[in-house]
Amino acid sequence: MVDGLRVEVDGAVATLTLDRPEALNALTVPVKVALRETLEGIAADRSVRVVILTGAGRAFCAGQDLAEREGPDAAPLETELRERFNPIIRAVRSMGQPVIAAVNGVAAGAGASLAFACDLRVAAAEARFVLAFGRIGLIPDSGATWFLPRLIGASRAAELALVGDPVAADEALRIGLVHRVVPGDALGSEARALADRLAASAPVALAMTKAALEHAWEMDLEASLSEEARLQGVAGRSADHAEGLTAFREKRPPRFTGE
Ligand code: T3D
Repeated sequence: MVDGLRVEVDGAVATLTLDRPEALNALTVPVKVALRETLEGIAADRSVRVVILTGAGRAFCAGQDLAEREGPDAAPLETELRERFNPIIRAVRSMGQPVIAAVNGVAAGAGASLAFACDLRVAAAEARFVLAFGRIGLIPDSGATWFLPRLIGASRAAELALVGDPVAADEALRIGLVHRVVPGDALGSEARALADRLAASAPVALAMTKAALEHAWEMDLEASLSEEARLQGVAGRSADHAEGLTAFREKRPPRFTGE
């Protein structure tokens, strides 16, 4: 474990808390490495079915730690992105478990990108998204230019990326950047309730749904129909599907095992 990242596993839910509140949870090299390794470990751990990613204090994450970037040991920007930021984004996207961003406060720079990479975003009323890159002469990175048009459409993505005005939580909800906004003191319980619902779902079907949604962006309708049929064939042969049918017949909640 590393200072700056808290990992708590409770039942089937892992909560990862970026925990450097004095720097708005800005990402240092050790935190980035720990975050990637933790995500990769969870991806291989079938006992964890859902991940919640959140921040300690008043921020979700302020992106790259700018004090570290100005230090003598800072890697070139391109290297830092290729070797440390991008693998985190890939880990979130490639893991079978759904990842919920519980956006408790400001999400800026790569911190915003990290929230965009998650499967679901629940925000506190005081959350805001800041594409802070332009202010320091950089471009949106860590997947921001890929996720934004897909999440909110090309026009709004261009406005956010080029103009860079902060997006408050209610506006984020209106444009579809987050799917729910709740009072700050209810964020933890809302995110956990959502995680518990997902944890009760069939894990293999969830993982395949995540993959299908992801790959659909690169496919035409024909390819997508074919891929759905293929994946459904796999899901249909699972013990979880059989359990789902039995539970329906017996009028009880299903008990999915991931088989
Ligand atoms: O390696 C690479 O660089 C490549 C990758 C780049 C990806 C990126 O993420 S580039 C973008 C980096 N992030 C930013 O540019 C955001 C910088 N922060 C801000 O713009 C603002 O702090 C916020 C909009 C996030 C919040 O504003 P506000 O007014 O609520 O808070 P504040 O007063 O600015 O910040 C509070 C403290 O957090 C302050 O420290 P102090 O003065 O109380 O000791 C501030 O310096 C610190 N802080 C905020 N962001 C960062 C940070 N410290 C280090 N790094 C930060 N990114």
